Amino acid sequence: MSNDTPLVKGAALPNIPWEDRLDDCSDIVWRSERNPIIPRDLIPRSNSIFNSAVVPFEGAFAGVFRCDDKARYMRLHSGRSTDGIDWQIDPDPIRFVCDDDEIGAFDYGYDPRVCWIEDRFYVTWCNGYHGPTIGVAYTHDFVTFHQLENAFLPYNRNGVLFPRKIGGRYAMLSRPSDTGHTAFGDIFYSESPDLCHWGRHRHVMAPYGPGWQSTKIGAGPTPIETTEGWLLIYHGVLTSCNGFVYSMGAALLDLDEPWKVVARAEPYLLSPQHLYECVGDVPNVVFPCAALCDAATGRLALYYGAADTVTALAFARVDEMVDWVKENAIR
Ligand code: BMA
Repeated sequence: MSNDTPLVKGAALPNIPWEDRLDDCSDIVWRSERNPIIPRDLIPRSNSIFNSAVVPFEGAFAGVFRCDDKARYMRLHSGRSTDGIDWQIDPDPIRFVCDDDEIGAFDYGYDPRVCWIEDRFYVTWCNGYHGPTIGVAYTHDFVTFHQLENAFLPYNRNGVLFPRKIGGRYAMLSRPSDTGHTAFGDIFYSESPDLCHWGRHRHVMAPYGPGWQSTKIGAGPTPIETTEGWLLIYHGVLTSCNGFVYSMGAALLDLDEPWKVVARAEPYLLSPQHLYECVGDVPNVVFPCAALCDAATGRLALYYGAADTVTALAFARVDEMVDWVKENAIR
């Protein structure tokens, strides 16, 4: 890599959460000492708060959180934070403004992602409309959220927008699935001129090998634009004799044709190993949904759901992760 070319394209964000890697750790991704940063009961009626997305907002941070309530309804809540670690989450779910009652009154919402494109924040989530599909909304202020058309027919999950148009069109990754605890799943790429009509679907990646990503895979945080390609952090699932195990991995996608995989790492980056990742409502789940990136230093703060119960934070450096993906790529 040349020193005069910044690896990450994006804004400097010197105030994102950060902890240096401990001397005895050689991992590419390391956990916050403060984990889990969001407990399951941060708001009065929550059973669990996990698989949530945060972004820089007005010099601080905002986000959309998956809060399952004590009746076990899956809801989306808005939240704010000055430091990205201590969060104030609205105790009431987001009430989306939608012109069309048919799609506006959805059954459930979960696993949100948030992405800044051009002049506003877009939210995508797994939206209950005759089964799971990809809901889309936008907000300027994290107070009022305008819901748009669902992107795809059911059944689909893990809809993740790219942070800019590619080839003049909006771009999204998603994972077609089924009504239940889907035992399959590839990542696909789709394009749209208007965020309403989606097409030109392209296959990106299938599950791989007998290991951590052998059953299904799904995109995680908004892809990070680097000079080496889009850095995609994703989850992969292994079916063990005791159920699914969700881990985190990474790949590089072509900048202009992101359905083309430049490199995909064979080992995982993070797998459920700490107690809060192994024990909870669904054991053995590490589920990344957001990354704050300081383009000036390449520091990355990664937010992930742990055991479908709490929200945790981990750190990495984009340059190290890009090199690691290339060095450990499936050949
Ligand atoms: C997936 C989604 C995620 C969840 C995971 C593990 O199908 O429901 O929200 O974290 O299962 O239960």
